[in-house]
Amino acid sequence: MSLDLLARLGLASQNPGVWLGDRATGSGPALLSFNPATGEPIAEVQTGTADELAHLLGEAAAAAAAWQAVPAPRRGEAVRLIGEALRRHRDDLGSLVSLEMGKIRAEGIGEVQEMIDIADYAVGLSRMIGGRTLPSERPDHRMFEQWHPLGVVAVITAFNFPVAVWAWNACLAAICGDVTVWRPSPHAPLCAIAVQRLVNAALAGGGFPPAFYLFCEAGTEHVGRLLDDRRVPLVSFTGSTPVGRQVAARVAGRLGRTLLELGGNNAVVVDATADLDLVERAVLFGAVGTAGQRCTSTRRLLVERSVADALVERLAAAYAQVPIGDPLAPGTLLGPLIDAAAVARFEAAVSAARAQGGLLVCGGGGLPRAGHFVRPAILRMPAQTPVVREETFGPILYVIPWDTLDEAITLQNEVAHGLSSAIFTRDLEAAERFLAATGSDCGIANVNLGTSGAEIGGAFGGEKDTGGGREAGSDSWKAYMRRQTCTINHGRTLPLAQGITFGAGPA
Ligand code: UN1
Repeated sequence: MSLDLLARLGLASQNPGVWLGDRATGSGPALLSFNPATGEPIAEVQTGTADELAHLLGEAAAAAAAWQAVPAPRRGEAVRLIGEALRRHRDDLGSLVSLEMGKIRAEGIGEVQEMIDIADYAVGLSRMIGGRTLPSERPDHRMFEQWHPLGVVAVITAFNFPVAVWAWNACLAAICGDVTVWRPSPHAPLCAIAVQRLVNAALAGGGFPPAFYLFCEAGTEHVGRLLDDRRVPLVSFTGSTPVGRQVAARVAGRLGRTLLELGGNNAVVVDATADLDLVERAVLFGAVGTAGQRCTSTRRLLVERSVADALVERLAAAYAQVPIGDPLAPGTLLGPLIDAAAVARFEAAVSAARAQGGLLVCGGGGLPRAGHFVRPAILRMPAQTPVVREETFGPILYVIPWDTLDEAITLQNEVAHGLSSAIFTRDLEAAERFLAATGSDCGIANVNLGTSGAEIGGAFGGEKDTGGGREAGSDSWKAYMRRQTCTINHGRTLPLAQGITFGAGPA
């Protein structure tokens, strides 16, 4: 099954991991990609060398000059072809995501749908991005803003959304007139190569010049070159907060820009008026979906004390029914974690939570089978202890009771991250209180839906240790362009702003 799947996506047992448009190379060490559900290798990738990256950056810089000369709506046409190619390969690509990264197939396909959605969005934007005209204080002057492409954008992606987050960045960057250099997670190089093949074939088929570059490496030997190169004005990074901090500092050292999406410690707040059926479904998807490996996964459940027992009982019953196993098999809801280290981190967090006074309601251990499977855990915590304040990428749900909504909001905000948040309530005042400036401090705040599974039309990202970046919808496209303020004097005199008179010339 997996060999056929690879073949349909143009992959073989060995695959070049450096792509300059539709030309592929790779003379560095081999990188093996593993199936986290079995621990077995899927296929091999030839990573790139320092020389290959240097050459790639030179080509990408030249390609950026050519790409920005293509009118934006034509660039939109190129992205439309990409969306069509993705539609044709949606299920296969979704299966590959599932095979290589371990999320269940429905979520793998959903991830490719998210790529298609952002492609469609970008096509529309390609005829809408534009600047404002602003009133000038000087007579016979016109002041306006215009937006120009940045050039080369580096996109460094994480294993958990191995294709969609690239698409958020690359589709917007493409219509904005930028070319992207993608450095994928070493856990998911095959997904990146399959996407790269598809999009470059789509561009070449439409007669477009290259706009997408790929550089695979096994570790972090070469990524610093992308951070340091002044021909890369923007580095978009998705990953952990500690690594994001290093990326931000290094790129800032040359006054380059970063777009950071660094994870979250997302809470669902439930009050006594909430519809517990909705809560149960939302928390199951948010905490167990993707094996808790989304940035937006629900990690904390902050419940009004009077409904805590009832809700925990429901959730424990629902968790007991979760089919764990092969993520490609129909019916499975929980696949593996990405690797053995992730299982160890999961188990260590569960132990720490118990040591900090947590009561284990269910789950918590690894499964005695091949692959990196765990039983999803629910822990009742007496308070927001140190382990609860940490982001552990796995299916752990900490349940903490509260007595007043103010207390719940304080708990919600009292962690380092600020990505996603939700409240379940039928009380309008509580909902509005949660969304007010003194309410949730996150980039995403929902009412009566969970923390994960955002649609692409809104800006995606968060505050504090989440990094402050915004990707995908709304006006996130502005991150991929440089703003220019232009003033035109169409009069015959030279009035100065602020009414300044300088020298003796006529006013
Ligand atoms: C991520 O986990 O890095 O909102 C992205 C969501 C998805 C994107 C998650 N649309 O859960």
